[in-house]
Amino acid sequence: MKTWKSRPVPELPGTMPKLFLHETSANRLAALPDGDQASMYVCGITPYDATHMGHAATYVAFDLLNRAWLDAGRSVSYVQNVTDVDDPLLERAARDGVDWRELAAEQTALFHEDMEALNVVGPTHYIGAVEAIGWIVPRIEALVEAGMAYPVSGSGGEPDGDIYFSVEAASATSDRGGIDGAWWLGQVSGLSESEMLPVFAERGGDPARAGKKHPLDALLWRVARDGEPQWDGGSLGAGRPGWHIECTVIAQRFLPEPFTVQGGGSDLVFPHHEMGAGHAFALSHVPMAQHYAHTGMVGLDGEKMSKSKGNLVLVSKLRADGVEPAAIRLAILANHYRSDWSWTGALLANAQQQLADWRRAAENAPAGTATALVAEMRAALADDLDAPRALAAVDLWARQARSGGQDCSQRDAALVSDAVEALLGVEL
Ligand code: 5CA
Ligand code: ZN
Repeated sequence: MKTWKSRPVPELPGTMPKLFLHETSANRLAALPDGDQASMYVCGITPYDATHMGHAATYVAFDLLNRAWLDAGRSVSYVQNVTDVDDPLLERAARDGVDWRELAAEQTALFHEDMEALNVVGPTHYIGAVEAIGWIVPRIEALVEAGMAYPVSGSGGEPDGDIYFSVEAASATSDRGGIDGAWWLGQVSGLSESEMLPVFAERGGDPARAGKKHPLDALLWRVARDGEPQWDGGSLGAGRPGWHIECTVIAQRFLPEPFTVQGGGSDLVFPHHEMGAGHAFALSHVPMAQHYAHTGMVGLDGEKMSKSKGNLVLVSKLRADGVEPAAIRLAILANHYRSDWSWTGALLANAQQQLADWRRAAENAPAGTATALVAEMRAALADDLDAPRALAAVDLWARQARSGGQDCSQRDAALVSDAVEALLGVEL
């Protein structure tokens, strides 16, 4: 699938310090590996409704990481998927009487416009679940062959043959635990099975499905049902893939094993990234990713913003109302990516004022101040992508610049605006 257009990222003098990023499974800050190459998979949208501020914040957060890596001179392979066939998409299309393919295409196009407007650097590979089905089928067949997956017989109106991932077969036991990096259920999320069960049910899992070997076994292949889209599944029979295996196979196809960072919102830690890590290890005996990173949840009026709840602040709506995308991006960056926060009108108004202040300051950049500011911004971003701290450094500089009485410098002005664009993705 085509990705969106990216604006060029300016090159800056000097160097980015070593990068540290919070690691979900260990729940602590960890150094990212050095080297010329970096790779990242960020879970993409399910395109049944427009991009809300929560999605935007997640992609802006991983864009900061992408930009930090680019600033450090790395070559970055970045993969993002689009879940362009899934139950909520099919349900919304049926409710609105539209073809699910058209709904997915329309919403994906709108998402691309939002990402371009927000100056998010596009992924190297942008892959739809539908285009990946031909790659997914043989991988599920391999899991069945290896005894890591099994068919479930039909009952209670469900047909025969849905294929499930066996968490017990795939989980490291004392003898398999000797394999370096072997996966076990809980490796990514750190949750106990009793903590997993309610979350699994809430986030698309089916713990009560009759015939499963373990309630937490995850769906790999859903055999064809009347009225649902279906594809050739080889020995699995016609049907469509489960959600976690889509991301696993796309990541393994386009990225090194293991790749550097698996990213997404904290709503994906369990079961999505837990199961994805399990599928990947079961397939290749290599961990999926070196590092798991997750963004906090953005809400509105104290509730998680979600398409299913309908309490959305849409990027496209704000744009249509004439709000400058750079201000939306600054409002997002005022919050640390790991915190849960709520969108408010005041946040946007502050960001609009801040943008105006920075622009005014850039017209009076004091001579000899830019290099130190760039170093402060880099130090903040290298420390777990601390955008609020980077913004505070620019604020302080801007106040000094606006107070006047110093020699102004074109060179410093150019360096500050390049750094704000390269590191924060905000155009002055
Ligand atoms: N298609 C799957 C991932 S494979 C999916 O979760 N799609 S989504 O459209 O629901 O979400 C897209 C991305 O935005 C995911 O990374 C998700 O974790 C993140 N996200 C969803 N809601 C929020 C929110 N309220 N705040 C922050 N991030 C969110
Ligand atoms: Zn995913």
